[in-house]
Amino acid sequence: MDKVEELSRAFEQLAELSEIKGEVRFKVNAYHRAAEVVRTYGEEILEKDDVDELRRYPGIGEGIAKKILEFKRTGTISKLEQLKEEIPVELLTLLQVPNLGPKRAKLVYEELGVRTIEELQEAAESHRLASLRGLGPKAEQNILEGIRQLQQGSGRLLLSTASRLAEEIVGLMRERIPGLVISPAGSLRRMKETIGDIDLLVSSEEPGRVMEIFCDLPLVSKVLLHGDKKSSVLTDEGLHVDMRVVRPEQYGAALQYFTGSQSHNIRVREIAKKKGLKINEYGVFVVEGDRRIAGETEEEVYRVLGMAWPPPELRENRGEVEAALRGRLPRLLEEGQVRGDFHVHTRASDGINTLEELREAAEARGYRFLAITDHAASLKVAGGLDRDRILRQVEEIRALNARGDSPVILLAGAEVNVGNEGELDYDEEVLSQLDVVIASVHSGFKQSREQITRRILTALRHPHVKIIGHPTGRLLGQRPPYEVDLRAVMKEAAELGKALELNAFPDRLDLNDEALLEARELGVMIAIGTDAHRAEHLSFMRFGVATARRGWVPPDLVVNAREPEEVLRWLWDGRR
Ligand code: DGT
Ligand code: CA
Ligand code: CA
Ligand code: ZN
Repeated sequence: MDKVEELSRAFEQLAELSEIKGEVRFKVNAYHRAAEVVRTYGEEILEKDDVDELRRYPGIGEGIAKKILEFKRTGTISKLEQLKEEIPVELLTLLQVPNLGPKRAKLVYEELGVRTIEELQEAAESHRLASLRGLGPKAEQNILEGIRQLQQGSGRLLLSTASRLAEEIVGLMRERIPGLVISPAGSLRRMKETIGDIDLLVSSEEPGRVMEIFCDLPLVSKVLLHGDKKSSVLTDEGLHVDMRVVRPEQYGAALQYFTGSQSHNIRVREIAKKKGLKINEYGVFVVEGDRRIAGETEEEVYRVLGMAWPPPELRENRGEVEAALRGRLPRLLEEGQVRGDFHVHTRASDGINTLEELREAAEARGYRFLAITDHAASLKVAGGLDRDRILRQVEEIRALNARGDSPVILLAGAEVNVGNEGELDYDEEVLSQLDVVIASVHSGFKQSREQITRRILTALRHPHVKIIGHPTGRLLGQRPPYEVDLRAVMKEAAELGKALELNAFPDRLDLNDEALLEARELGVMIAIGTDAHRAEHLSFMRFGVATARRGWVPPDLVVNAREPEEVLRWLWDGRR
């Protein structure tokens, strides 16, 4: 969570807890409004250092201004801490449920004795909520939906879901307006791992017509806002899509503005200011005389600011602004450089395709190698291969390669489990026949930092292991990462010349962008694997590549960008 979000959440909490405490209405409302103002002007507000400057913002009075400054100084607000002390923790837990709200939280707490989210769910499912005063069946449903959202994470979409929907909309729009200039913006264009809402930007001289067509699309279930500049809709799956239309000469400036991120844009605005320029969604202007000097393309917008064009994946204010100013942006991996995939399951374990089908799909993608990495025996739920079956599969793979009828070399491999002591679940004889051994943790997620780190380090040091699979085990919106000391694992991997996986499966993206930034610093090799369980999943590679780009990973650290001969040399180095 960034500072802006933390502060706005703090005010939101203040509002809720004050309401529970029975504070007067205007105070509660003031906190809600403060949360909103912080969300809107966040970074700017956090730059201010005195009460009077802060009071110029709508809805910020002296009390709120002081709390903002206190938060800047101490990282919290004492009034909030005090309320948290006074209100039972169980009630604080219940307040996390979207759609419940403080008043009803207090009601279920006091009247039904509900103390946990599970109890709340039970009460809703058995319709005990609907019988409370002020609550009906509709509210009960909303609360259940809120619990579901909470359990699934933040209500944010996976990048893959958002991409699919955006592509569908772009396709439908272009069917109706051939040649339409339309692009994703926002977090989707930056390829963040999760997406709050989908932003689309259109260049057109006929905004009215574009918006008519957009709001009329068959997949739109509700139009929240229908304007000439901006429209917002919900799709039949309940997903939120914003569309903005600008004139062609503004397109570059608008694309820059609406791609964000907000913190990137704040830095860009500062640079403009220093040059006597002003930048907004309509263009770049010389402040003196208000003369417009750029706006049609994004490249041009950055150029007049003296910056190279930063790829959208970098725009998170993590040093890309300085790099673009110095013309020193990093070289990034491109999907076209990828020669193969390191993590694929066949129908022998829990996948659905045969070796040949997968090889064909790899061929269609222009690959030169494909690592077949079914689960090993001890992962029974995933139909793991026992000794005999994996040895038979190795033979099959060797025979397929020997046929010489495909540009794709299949690498015989396995995704083996890391046991509690770091032991692997195939014996030496089996392991020594495999080209690729990925070692992954599939159990004991709750172990202590020491234990899980020791396990992974032991596996990493095993001579036949070259890759650690999904190194943190997190599942977006479902399971947090295990407590592994990633830095220790990275250092050891760099030392041993081994790789950490970037698992490109959309709800893993593990390592994530932040971890990759660190891996890059330490010079750790990265092996991207889609964890495909069917041929179509090979296309998840694009999310892996995007995540590598967000982590500034240079192509020469990515093993997938190497030719198969070199990959094999690396895989067999130091083993026999
Ligand atoms: P998301 O939707 O939460 O995944 O993140 P974004 O980055 O797509 O954020 P969104 O949809 O609120 O806004 C799209 C972009 O618009 C954002 O990245 C930066 C830009 N933008 C420019 N000015 C503002 C502003 O005042 N507020 C917000 N929220 N965004 C702004
Ligand atoms: Ca968005
Ligand atoms: Ca938006
Ligand atoms: Zn796997």
